[in-house]
Amino acid sequence: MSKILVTSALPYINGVPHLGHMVGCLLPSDIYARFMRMMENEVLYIAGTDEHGTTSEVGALKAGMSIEEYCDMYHQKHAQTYKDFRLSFDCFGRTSSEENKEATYHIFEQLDKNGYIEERTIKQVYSIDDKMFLADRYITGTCPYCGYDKARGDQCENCTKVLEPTDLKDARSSISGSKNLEVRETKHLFLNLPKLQKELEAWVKTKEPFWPDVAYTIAQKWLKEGLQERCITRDLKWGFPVNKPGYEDKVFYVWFDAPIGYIGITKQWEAQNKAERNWKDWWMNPDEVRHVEFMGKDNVPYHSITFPATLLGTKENWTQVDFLKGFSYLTYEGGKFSKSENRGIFAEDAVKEFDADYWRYWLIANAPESSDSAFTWDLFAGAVNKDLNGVLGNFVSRVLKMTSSKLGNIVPEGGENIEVDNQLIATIREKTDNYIKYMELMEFRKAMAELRAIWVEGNNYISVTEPWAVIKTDEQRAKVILRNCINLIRIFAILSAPIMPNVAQKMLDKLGQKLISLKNFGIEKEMTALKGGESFEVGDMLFERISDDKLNELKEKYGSAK
Ligand code: B3M
Ligand code: ZN
Repeated sequence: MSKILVTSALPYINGVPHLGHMVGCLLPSDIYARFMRMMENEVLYIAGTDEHGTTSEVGALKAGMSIEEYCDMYHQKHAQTYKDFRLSFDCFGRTSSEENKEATYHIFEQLDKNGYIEERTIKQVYSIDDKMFLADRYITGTCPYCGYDKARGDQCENCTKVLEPTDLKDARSSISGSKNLEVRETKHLFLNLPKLQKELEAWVKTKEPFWPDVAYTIAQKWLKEGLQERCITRDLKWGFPVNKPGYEDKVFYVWFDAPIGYIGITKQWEAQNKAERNWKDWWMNPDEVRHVEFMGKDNVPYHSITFPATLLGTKENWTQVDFLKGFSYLTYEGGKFSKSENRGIFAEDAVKEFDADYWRYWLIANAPESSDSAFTWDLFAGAVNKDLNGVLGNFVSRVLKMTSSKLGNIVPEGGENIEVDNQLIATIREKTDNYIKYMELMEFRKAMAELRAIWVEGNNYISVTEPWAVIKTDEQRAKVILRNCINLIRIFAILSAPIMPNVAQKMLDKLGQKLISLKNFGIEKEMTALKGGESFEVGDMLFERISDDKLNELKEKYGSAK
């Protein structure tokens, strides 16, 4: 049994997650954690809300709430949504926790002690009316290159040029609109990444055989361009006050304490049951722990460069990332998800429309693994009606109904397999091996194609063997076929469990069976798990078809490409 530490990028607290967030890190990390548990590994699965930074401060201000109330409320909202999506975290914590403060302070002290922290005086825009320094992206003005009048201080959305806030003409605060701004000098702390470059390069090299191309290429690009010093403090109120004399009125930059949050949340997990849990078993144990991280592509540099360098600079024996799974983006009906424009379906509404397993299936089968992928209601309804209802759901109900009406609610006994049955077993064996291999490699789309193909084999088998006709002349042969089909239902349930945990449980319940580990899964053994004589229930259909009326209603409600 190996120890596998699974982390998902920590979603920003402000705002509610949409399907793109779900598929870009949270859902795949859950599927992987569930799968690895079924492979009998010791898994620790950690996530939580990323709470610090200007966006939270501004969000609270706009909502007319204190920052603490605001974060408490949104943390609950996130936690509830993920629970509804059946994400099986061992701990869903918060980067604002005391535990994370402790971890952040410790890591900072080590970096400072080892000479990786530098003081610099920088110029920053101060808003006199807002009484605060403004982060670059909270300054709006006219782009000096293209004339776009809503350019942000960090970048022009229109011509994509990277900007300094002082480049903007007619600059104003995005918070209050005030133009009463001035440039002030302010002292900040920087992490000396250039000093860590060599060590980081050597470390990245050790990862080459294991990291997927995207992650490795991004890391290499950063290293080639040469690392820059990074400012790790901010003039804000919301954040951890910097634990260094002279800096008490400043806080750590959100991207400094956010990845440390993985460690902080593991400490929260330890605190929940101190006697049995020790965060160091996971984070100070690189030889025994395999650490797998899931995130959107834009987060890769922070996880392949900045955070590993931060840990290296402590000169302590941290567990670093072993595998970094990055995702591209999900588009909605040909455009972007947008709360303000009321476009797209957000996670909390999604689970009100359909059971989470429908979404889990569709999202992972269409995960933006190598490039962006597109959500449309037509694609979603097509997959639900065809794959879930048509292929999997129909097979289960057809087999159980047929057996029940012809032979009663007992798994039929007796008889031997013949050639066509052995062929079925061979095909399922091959596809199951592939499925397991792709799940281990986190190649989710390929894994899902195999899973779907496995379900299809069930349908092919029943069409070819025609038990409904055979039963009229050779009841014993029909019994063998139906028993094989019932064993397939159990196998489909076990294999589908990491993806659709509830549907899998329903299938097993119909047969009075329990979920088993996948480690010792052997197709011959599983095909005879139900030997005959066991009772079963037909029960309800597993899935509901999406009618054309319902489809139109959804498009109307959430927006669609015309
Ligand atoms: N909150 C960005 C994001 O949600 C950021 C990730 C932090 S991971 C430590 O995409
Ligand atoms: Zn521009």
